[in-house]
Amino acid sequence: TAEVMSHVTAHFGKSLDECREESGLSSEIMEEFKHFWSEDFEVVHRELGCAIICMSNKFSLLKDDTRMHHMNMDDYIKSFPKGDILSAKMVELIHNCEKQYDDIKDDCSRVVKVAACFKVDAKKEGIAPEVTMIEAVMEQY
Ligand code: BOM
Repeated sequence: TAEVMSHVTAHFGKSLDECREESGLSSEIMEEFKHFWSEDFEVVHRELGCAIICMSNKFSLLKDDTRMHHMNMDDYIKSFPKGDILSAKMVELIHNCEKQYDDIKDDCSRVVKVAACFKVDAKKEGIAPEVTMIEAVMEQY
């Protein structure tokens, strides 16, 4: 659900600061990770893809080929309140998006396309959080 996703985003987003330098993602492009879900934020910058790779690596969510580690992602989502009701759906949506962009060789460019696809599909499924929902749980992490 969107409520569970707000927790995952609030926690995951905390690692952005550690990844700013190596990803080259400026505050002008993305001020805070919660804006990923904002209606008027476009998921298009290659640097955001690099940042998502860096952030995911902090939690071992990717395999050596820079694709999602299904079991670790499942465990990570399940570590949040009511995470068990979101994990399977989220892993399914991300994997479905990965399959659509598997031909893109550049890891950062591919991951930002996968992330944009995931945002669209999560909205369709009604599991995308509002920025205000993320703000409401951020202090817990
Ligand atoms: O193939 C690479 C898979 C990358 C997985 C991450 C895609 C979604 C990232 C953007 C959204 C994040 C929101 C919450 C935390 C997800 C772990």
